[in-house]
Amino acid sequence: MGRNIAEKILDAHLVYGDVKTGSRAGLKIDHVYTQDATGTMAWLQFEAIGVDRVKVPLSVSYVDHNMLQSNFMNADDHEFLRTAAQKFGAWFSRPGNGISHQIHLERFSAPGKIALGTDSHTPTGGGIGMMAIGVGGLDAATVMAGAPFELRVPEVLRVRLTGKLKRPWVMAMDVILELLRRLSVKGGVGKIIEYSGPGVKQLSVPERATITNMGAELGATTSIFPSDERTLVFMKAQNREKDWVELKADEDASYSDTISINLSELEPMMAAPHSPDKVVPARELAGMKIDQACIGSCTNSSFVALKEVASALKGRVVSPGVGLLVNTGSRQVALMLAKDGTASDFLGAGARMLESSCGPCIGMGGAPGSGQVSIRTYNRNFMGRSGTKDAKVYLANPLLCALFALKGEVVDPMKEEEIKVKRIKEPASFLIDDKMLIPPSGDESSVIKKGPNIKEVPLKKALDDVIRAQALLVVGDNITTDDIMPAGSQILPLRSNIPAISQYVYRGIDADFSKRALEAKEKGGGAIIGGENYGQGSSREHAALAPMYLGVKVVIARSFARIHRANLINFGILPLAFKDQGGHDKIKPGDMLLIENVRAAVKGGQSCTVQNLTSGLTFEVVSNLTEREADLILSGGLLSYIRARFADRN
Ligand code: MIC
Ligand code: SF4
Repeated sequence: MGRNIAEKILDAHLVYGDVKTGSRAGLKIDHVYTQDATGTMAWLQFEAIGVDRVKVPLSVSYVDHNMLQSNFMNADDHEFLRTAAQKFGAWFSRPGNGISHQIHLERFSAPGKIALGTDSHTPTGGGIGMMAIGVGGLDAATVMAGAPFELRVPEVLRVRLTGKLKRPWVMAMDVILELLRRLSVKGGVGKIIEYSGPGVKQLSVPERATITNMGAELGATTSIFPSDERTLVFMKAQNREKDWVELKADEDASYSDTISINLSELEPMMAAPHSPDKVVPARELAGMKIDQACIGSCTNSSFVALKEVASALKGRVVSPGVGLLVNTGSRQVALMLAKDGTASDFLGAGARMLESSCGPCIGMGGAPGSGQVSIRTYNRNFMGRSGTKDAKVYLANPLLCALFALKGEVVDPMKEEEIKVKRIKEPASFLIDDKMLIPPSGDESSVIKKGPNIKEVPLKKALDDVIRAQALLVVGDNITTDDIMPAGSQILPLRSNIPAISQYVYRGIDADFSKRALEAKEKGGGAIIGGENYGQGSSREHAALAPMYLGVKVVIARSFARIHRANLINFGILPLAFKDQGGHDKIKPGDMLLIENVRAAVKGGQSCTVQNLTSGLTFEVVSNLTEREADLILSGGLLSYIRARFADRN
């Protein structure tokens, strides 16, 4: 029987287990990369594991999120990361070099490899035919220390592309917005999305990467394109053709399902507040005034996309009421735009050119004013993520953002006659300048520098046999990790300091959460009750680590997002799913819950009964843990587990 691309890559990396949907597969990993906001914890954890050098073929530590430096904290973190990379044998991408995913795509990604990244948008690498998966920092640290990565093999959903993007103002972003419209933010959970069909060759690698990047918003484990002649064109232009291999699915490969999209029929779309799947055709929003437009991020800041944007802006000026912010994805793109003069078209139009970093995408500056409308080429528009709780953030492709910034409002792009876009061909060569990438030296004698805000990683004790926990919060479906552990310029600098950042858990939803959690901790611990797709969004393990620090013992939800569930397990918080969906309604905030014989359930049947001591009601839950996950939970989390194993070996 034929194999699809995902299966071929998994087969080639299998260390143990089976490449069969639902089975566990232990995988040998080629690349592991971190970014600063998750990376400080990942590297602290790597240090705590106690090996002297990274054991994967390639490891890169990027700095792209915490760039504002409004006090010493972020700069201290950068220095920690630089010195840790030097000591442990990783590449270091200096602040100013750009966003991890874009640089990795340009300079390191290769078809057929498997990469893990401590960021949910790691699947950007799928654009080049790499299997790139977002993970929590501790999973990354463990793999860098030499362990295989264990994955429950997802089903593979085929998206068959036909036609070509030809309508004016349509870009690759509209392909993924269309998928989000059809499938929703839960539609990709438990799936790898594999692209195929004649439409694939109409898309360049950066366009494919826009699509795989935002596969994260579908909840997919990853997304992947074939590696073909277009892939070779991109790799040649990056002077990396030696890393190219062809990658295609067998004719008789099988998939769990197939969805078709005709690129020729797509029209420009927008995702409305506050979810990337609230997608509508842009024309339906015509007439809506806008206050801000933001172009860039790891989703949409390729050289070609920005040159096309500049062709629309050239000689014009942004509408008086609108702020236009542009963050290039990488120094390579910024340098090319500077060298060929395109940067002057942006500046001339009044664009505020930001450094090559995440910037406003994660509320690191560029927050909109009260109640303002911001149109962004980014991938997430969760409430408050921009830094302004009552802002209304829409997502759209870069050309639409430019058009609306010039007009001051949303217009029907299909009827636009005045402003024309020059379509740009893919460059035959990119500007290659890796001077901001410090190669690994593996200097074991070098000293890691830790500023005063960098604190030890807290550990948890082994799992108790009886959990007595107070329900701290009962929430609905699609709770994001931004809800659980908000980001933004005030909170992000605390990523290396769990006691400090834990004060902000659930801050936007319940300002007293951390206070009540600490009170409950004194009496046994806390529980969080969730709906479906609990913990969607980012890979930030702080959304598990900080609740663990606050004494949260268990999260009971209708279903979980993949990375967050793994993070909960890694930090010893038991994720339980309601057997009967009605169980959710049997708990009110403040109720005392009791679960007995937990260890036996985790080791064996995986089912337990929860007694609500306050209401007298009971309900059934399941843990669905693999053997390894059960071991981690019993040990109190991955760090305790792995340290014990390394201690045994030495
Ligand atoms: C995001 O886009 O939400 C982030 C910020 O890049 C996160 C990582 C983090 O919280 O540090 C992600 O996507 O995983
Ligand atoms: Fe950075 Fe935004 Fe991309 Fe996250 S989604 S990596 S914050 S640019």
